[in-house]
Amino acid sequence: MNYEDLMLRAITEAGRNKYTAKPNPVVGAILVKSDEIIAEGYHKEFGKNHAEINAIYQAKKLLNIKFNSFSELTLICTLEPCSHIGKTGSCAEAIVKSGIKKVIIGSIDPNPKVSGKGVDILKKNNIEVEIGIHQDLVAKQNKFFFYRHKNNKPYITLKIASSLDWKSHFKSHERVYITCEESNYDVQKLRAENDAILTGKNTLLNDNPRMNARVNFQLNQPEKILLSKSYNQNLDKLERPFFKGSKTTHIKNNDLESALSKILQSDICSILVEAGPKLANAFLESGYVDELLVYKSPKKLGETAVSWFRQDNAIEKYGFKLESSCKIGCDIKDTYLKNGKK
Ligand code: AOF
Ligand code: ZN
Repeated sequence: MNYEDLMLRAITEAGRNKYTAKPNPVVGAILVKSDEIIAEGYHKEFGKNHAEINAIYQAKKLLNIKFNSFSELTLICTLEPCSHIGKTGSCAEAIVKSGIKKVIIGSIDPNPKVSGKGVDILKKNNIEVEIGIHQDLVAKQNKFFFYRHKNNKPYITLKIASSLDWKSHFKSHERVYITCEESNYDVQKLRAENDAILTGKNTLLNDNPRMNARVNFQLNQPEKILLSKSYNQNLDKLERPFFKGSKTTHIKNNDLESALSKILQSDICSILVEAGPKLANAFLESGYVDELLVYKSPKKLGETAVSWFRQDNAIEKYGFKLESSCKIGCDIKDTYLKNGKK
């Protein structure tokens, strides 16, 4: 196996941990002696061992059995080994300590705490370093993580469920299910992929949502963010399912810019906004939305219902272009990207 094949293997295997590693990136590390794989390690769970540490740990069990010294091994890792001591130790330091002499890296870590510093530690300790094999795949596989560090903001997806006549709900707030079961499960998967779900007071009070991801696989449940200046928690909070299950943050602010800077203090790399027309339009007006998903039902709600938008072609006027469209159950799912950017 050459380094490209090994890197592909590390990337593929790392991807299996997508839902449990988030909001951390998925990372894979393989130790080889010539052409033989000696050990593999993956970052499986947020807050737990990094990939390189797991690979070194596995290899140690085979020392003097399959190899005599770590200096005989080459480490292939998808992401630059970290330099910092975070929830766990520094991977770069652990590599130096092990005696490994050659490291092949997919991509530099975009996290400013690490970026380039991990490589510096390796090089200063006379470790041969090669960078860049399949770096685009590593970045693509960790799209939200790379986006956050490149843009200093989380990737924001706004999801709306709309009737055929672009309505959101009845004025009376009588509960109405617009979209079909298939769309509803798709939204559960969307929630599972994102690091946080954000909503506002109106949705909280009118729909009383749980806002968790109800899927049939293991995952780190998304955090929940309530954005509302006027919501008064008190007793109400104890009753609401929204505040149960995973970490919940109430940002007592209606200013999106300061709310986002507060969110950036956490590890969150992606946010799914699920809100009513008022907050949804505020997000669209702010220019912070990267992706808009519209689940469109064939049903009409008619004149007594509330519109998603105040004007025709609002989505295009907000600067979005249709990227793709697919049928989902009896609905249509349209994906729009800001200015058509990928
Ligand atoms: C690595 N190997 O497997 C991963 C890395 O909070 P911590 O200590 O878990 O650190 C998280 C940061 O470490 C994360 O933001 C990213 O920069 C890097 N992830 N680095 O060497 C790994 N998952
Ligand atoms: Zn690390």
